[in-house]
Amino acid sequence: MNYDKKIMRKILGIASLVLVAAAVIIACRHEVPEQNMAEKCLIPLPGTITPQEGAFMLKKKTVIAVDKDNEQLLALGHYLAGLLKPATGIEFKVKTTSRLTPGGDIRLTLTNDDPDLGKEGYELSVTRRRIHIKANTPAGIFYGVQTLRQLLPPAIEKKTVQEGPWLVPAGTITDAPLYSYRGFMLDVSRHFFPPDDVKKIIDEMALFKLNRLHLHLSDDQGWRIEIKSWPKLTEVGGSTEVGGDKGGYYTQEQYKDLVAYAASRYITIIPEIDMPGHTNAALASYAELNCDGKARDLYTGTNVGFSTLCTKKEVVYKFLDDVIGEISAMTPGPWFHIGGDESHVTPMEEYIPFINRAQEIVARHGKQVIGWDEISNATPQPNTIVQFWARADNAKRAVGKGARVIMSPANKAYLDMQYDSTTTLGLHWAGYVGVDSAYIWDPATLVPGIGREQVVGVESPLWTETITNMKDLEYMVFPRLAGHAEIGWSEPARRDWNDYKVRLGNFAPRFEAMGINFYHSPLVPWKE
Ligand code: IFG
Repeated sequence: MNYDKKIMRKILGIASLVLVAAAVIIACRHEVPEQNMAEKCLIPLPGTITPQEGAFMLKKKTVIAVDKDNEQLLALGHYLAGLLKPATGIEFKVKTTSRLTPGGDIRLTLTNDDPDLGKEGYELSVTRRRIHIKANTPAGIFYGVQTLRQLLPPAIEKKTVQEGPWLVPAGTITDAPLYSYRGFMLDVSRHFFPPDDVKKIIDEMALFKLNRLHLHLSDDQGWRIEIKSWPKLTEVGGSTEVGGDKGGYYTQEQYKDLVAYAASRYITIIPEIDMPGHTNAALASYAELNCDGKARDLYTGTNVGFSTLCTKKEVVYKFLDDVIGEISAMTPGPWFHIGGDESHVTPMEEYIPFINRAQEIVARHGKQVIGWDEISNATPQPNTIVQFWARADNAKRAVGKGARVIMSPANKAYLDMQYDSTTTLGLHWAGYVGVDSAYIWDPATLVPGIGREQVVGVESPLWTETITNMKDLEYMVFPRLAGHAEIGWSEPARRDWNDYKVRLGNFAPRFEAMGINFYHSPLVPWKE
């Protein structure tokens, strides 16, 4: 072979290598589209976001590493692996190791050297080689995981394997909540929602770092929790609902399972037994709870304020002691909600001693009282929390008596309020609550005389007179609950509707990937 041919062959060989290399680089570059952590749509808005160059790519050999054999950390590692597996198709290993793994790892670390992070804060740092979530508590790690989830493409939420690449933009997020009480209330009395529905709601709450689930377990139309010492409460009181369908109830085993499921998402369940009003289901179950000794008929309508326990009979306080005792024994959370709203047929001179006595019974069972703002007419116990829903004078009276406040203003936070006049579900006695007005308010300044030091947080009640299934529930709850979650978590100075509505609009693919039937409000620029 002559010399020229040899040189030509060499040149062609090198040229083809260069072409292949270029193709690979272009392909990778294609695979690593420009990523900027600060441009991701995160809700609630984190404290600080410092973007850096590059991205971490989830790979088959990526390991989820925890520093030490902490049971909750390992459980969090498996929770994260469970979140990532369906869409990536990757079974991420969860290991206790301090060594960096070659494929890069996602490291979960409990520290106690960062007081600024408090009880629920976290630091999330991402480089090409490692994702590191640090927190003082497992709850903080859990919230860092929720932010990591939101940094991944929305398709990560899908339940079937999707095209990658699975990139997490590099940078650092330091974050901690403003309020410790960030809640959602589900009224399972007007219409009953079975345990699996409640678990779906718990998972949806977790994505937005909500940490309190208030279950409105009894009302005029239904009693929804088994009480072994008063079985007819569910046999009779749980047998129907608004509209006359069959109702239902949670057995004590199912309730305990819901409490545990919520706890695994760092959500505390708060049971409510409404009293002395909103009690027709109990009054229909046991004649002796009525002053005239006659059991009431079951009620399937939607009026309020027509019922009352007989506050003059001792058997009623035995009833309360048994009910509050059995439920408290199954509730690890510190609170018991005694309701106290709309007791329109209970004379105030009877209502006040009744509420004071109910508080004593709750305290005897080791729980702290929460009640709707009318209970401020009585004497709130030192750690009683009053839930503001309608009358500012009640809330101000409560604060004047030393109580703290959960802000649930009906015209901002009630998720059964129609969005606008076109909404076919829900009510509008407190007005229409659009996605914007649900977001544009500050719990610490809404009611003069109630400041940040008196506000423990926010809660978004969904009353279910008109809501009978998960699709309708999600339509009313989302997207407004996402905005309430941001109000509970992020500094008001950093919250701005024009910025938030863009982030919310970008959430559409994630809502869709999660199968959430959200309302496409015309006020939001929804991403297709
Ligand atoms: N007010 C009643 C609820 C429910 C609601 C519907 C409270 C505290 C109206 N009490 O809100 O039972 O009927 O929007």
